[in-house]
Amino acid sequence: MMAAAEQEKAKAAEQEKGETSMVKTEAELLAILEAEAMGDACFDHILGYIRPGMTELQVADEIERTLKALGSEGLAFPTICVSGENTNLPHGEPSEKVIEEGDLVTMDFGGIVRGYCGDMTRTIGIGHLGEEQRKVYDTVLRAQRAGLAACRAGVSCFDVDKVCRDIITEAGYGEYYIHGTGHGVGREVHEAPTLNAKSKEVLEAYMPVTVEPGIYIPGKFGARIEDLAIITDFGIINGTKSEKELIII
Ligand SMILES: [Mn+2]
Repeated sequence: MMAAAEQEKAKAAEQEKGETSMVKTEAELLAILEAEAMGDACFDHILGYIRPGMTELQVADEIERTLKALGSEGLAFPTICVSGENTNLPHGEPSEKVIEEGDLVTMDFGGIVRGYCGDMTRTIGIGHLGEEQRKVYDTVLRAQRAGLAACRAGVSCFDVDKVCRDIITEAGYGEYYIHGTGHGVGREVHEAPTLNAKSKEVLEAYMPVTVEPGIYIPGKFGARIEDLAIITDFGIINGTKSEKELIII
């Protein structure tokens, strides 16, 4: 790596030209990790806040209020909080739907620290879940853990996507994995590289990337789990510390 001062100079020149590098400087990575830590703190608060009977919008508003209270400079993207059947849309918008017993609830959100974005997703259960909901959650979790374990410098983004996709396909849900596995993060919440079935990029040390497989069954429900990890030569530094074992409220 270049010395920190040189890095910052090169970065400033890039930004002046409107370019953005997939490999981030130490200062950028620290800002991203802080933004993600803010997301963890926010999720922890939401676990104590969310109750059946609240609307998706109410919870989404509380997520955004909490991020701002923690010092976020803004929102990395409009907060997603979807429940029940609405979880079958990967990018559903929070609505007046009431969160009910037996629902899965997917929350996807990110704060901003010194201009850099966080991005995390957790899916939780309300009250009680059925066997299929549990199987889908377990499959997504296994895929997500395997995807993270596959990440390190020199591995192709295509291969990380394939690791996740193969697990979901083997469980019988391949047709319901309808988006890519992840993306780079920086000043924009979606930056290169992309981790999907068409990716050409290869992971390099100090790229921050998300790993966020999901399953979305039309007319039923869906689940997604997303962490933001920094690539190193030997694996990852996972910036997202929130629990991933199924949480039932
Ligand atoms: Mn994401």
